[in-house]
Amino acid sequence: MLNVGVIGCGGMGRDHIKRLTERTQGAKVVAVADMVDELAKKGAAVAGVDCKIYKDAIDLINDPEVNAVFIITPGFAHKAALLLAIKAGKRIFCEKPLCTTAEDCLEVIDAEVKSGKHLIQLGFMRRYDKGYLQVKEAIKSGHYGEPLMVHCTHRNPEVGTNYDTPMAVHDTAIHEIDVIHWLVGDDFVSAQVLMPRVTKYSHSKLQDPQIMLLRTKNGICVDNEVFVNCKFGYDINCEVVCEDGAIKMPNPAYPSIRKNAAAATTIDTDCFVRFHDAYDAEVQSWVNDAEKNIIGGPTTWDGYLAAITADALVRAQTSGAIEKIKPAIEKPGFYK
Ligand code: ISE
Repeated sequence: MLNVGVIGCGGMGRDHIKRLTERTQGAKVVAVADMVDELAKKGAAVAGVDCKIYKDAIDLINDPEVNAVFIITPGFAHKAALLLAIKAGKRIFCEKPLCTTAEDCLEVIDAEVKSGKHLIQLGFMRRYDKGYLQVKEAIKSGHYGEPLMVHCTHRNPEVGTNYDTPMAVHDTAIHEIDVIHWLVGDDFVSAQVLMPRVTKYSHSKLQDPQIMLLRTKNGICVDNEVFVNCKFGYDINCEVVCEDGAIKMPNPAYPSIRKNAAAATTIDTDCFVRFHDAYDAEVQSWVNDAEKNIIGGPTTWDGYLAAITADALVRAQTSGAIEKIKPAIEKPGFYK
């Protein structure tokens, strides 16, 4: 049994606690930590009566009963918790992004490499989603030729007032940055952001929507519409246009219902429902891999690659220019 400690008991943290407690085989949440007492209590209540509560992440990490930690705090707080957990030699599952800058990711890479153990799996759950896996299989089959373009939309019904323009990259587009790189197996070399007219539902610190453009080494062009106050649903789309065919990711199947002279099909309204099975699958595989002492999912290096692209997009948000993307280091042999 893997005894897990969860750091961060907000909405995402509690969703993971529920998953680990009710739907994951071979794991148990033995402790939770949150700076906000109320949230820590709520998290512990989901885990069950004997779950310990900590205020400080360090106390949870150093609890000898905790063999593995989940880091589900906001992105800017990941680095500190990651470094402490690496120092303690604990197995780690970290929600995306790894860190909010590539520079911080390098510090984490350095610490993990020096520890000599593969400890971190990153929460890029879309790699476990059935629809994306089907698109990947289709590309891999070779029947449709080489990918040329990828069209994506990443729409949320709405976001909180603390969500600002850079978060459209760090929090939201980071998913496409990773999953498209994984789908087409090609590295990004440049980034640009177009800023359309702002929706009336946004606020002064958030340009919404945005169109993010990426180009890969082999010239594949990716356009990603990020629209986080679209109001109508959590709407994720992806189409890979290849030389001999276009592969569109299927959406979850819902019935088409005819009523009042209209036909309507449900659209999910949040990521917890849309990616429910993908989240379950990524966590179960992280738990299964613990016995083998390996990290089978997205690694710290994947987090770093996503971060250099995110950095370029954030620069492009203000410069309006085409920004270059280049890793500062070669991929360490440790991650090969
Ligand atoms: C959130 O953190 C997620 O990961 C969702 O998948 C994304 O759609 C949303 O924009 C983020 O804030």
